[in-house]
Amino acid sequence: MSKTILITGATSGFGKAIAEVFAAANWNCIITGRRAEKLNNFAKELEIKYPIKVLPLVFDVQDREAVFAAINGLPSEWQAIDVLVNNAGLALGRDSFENANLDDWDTMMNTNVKGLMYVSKAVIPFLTSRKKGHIINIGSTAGKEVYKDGNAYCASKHAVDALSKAMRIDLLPYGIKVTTVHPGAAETEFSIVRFKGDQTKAVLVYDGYKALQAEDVANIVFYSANLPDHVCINDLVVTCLSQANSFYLHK
Ligand code: NDP
Ligand code: 8X3
Repeated sequence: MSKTILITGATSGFGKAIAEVFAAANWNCIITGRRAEKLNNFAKELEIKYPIKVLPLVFDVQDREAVFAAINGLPSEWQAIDVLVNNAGLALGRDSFENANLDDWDTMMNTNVKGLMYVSKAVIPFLTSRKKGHIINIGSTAGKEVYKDGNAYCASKHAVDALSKAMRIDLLPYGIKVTTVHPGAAETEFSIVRFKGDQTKAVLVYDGYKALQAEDVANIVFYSANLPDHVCINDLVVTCLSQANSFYLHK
């Protein structure tokens, strides 16, 4: 029987690549994001390419009511979710603490932390009722070390790390796996979003070395989700060969 994965933030970057990899292995996909046109087109593309079903759900993970309405309203044939990937997230700005923009801070915290909590809380009843399932949270090397001018983004990813540990403990009696994948610098729309459309600044982030690609992370998520039932990768940090951690990048 086909398995089902729900991926948040599947309109670009890691989320899109994750959907592609699972779809290619004949998993049915629930994909989410705010950009309706991109999401719906991607859903159609996947259904044409692979013999699977795709359900696109447009909502903002920051919007608690919208998250619960979308997930509680899942048709019964979509409720048997095997894997949830909490991927939707972003950084906004790279400013020192005293100069940072409060709206940027709110958006990062509301998306990366509260959004992940809302989606997980909404999906977990579908996992506990079947006493199986796998939650894969996308953290970051920024959730392992705090770097200069990374303040709220790093804090939000440290929170993802802590919440993942908490879920792993609390969901133990239900046989639910919790994995956190912490990538280093990866070439996606991430820096374009962080620098608010400034392509020059975004391109510079990946200049002079081969950064991680979205497919690299997608393949790791796929591997983590396809291990034997008794095996769970708890925490995985992955960087490109040129990066040791948040501080050391060899260009
Ligand atoms: P992208 O900008 O390419 O993708 C981000 C995805 O998140 C998009 O699909 C976007 O969809 C979605 N998203 C953002 N905000 C919201 C929201 N409020 N509600 C719903 N969906 C939202 O970046 P990445 O693929 O790189 O980022 C994915 C995750 O990986 C993030 O959590 C990021 O922090 C993390 N990460 C990224 C790294 C990198 O260097 N690229 C390294 C480590 C971690 P839409 O705009 O349509 O809503
Ligand atoms: C994204 C990687 O180094 O920009 O999480 O924080 S970094």
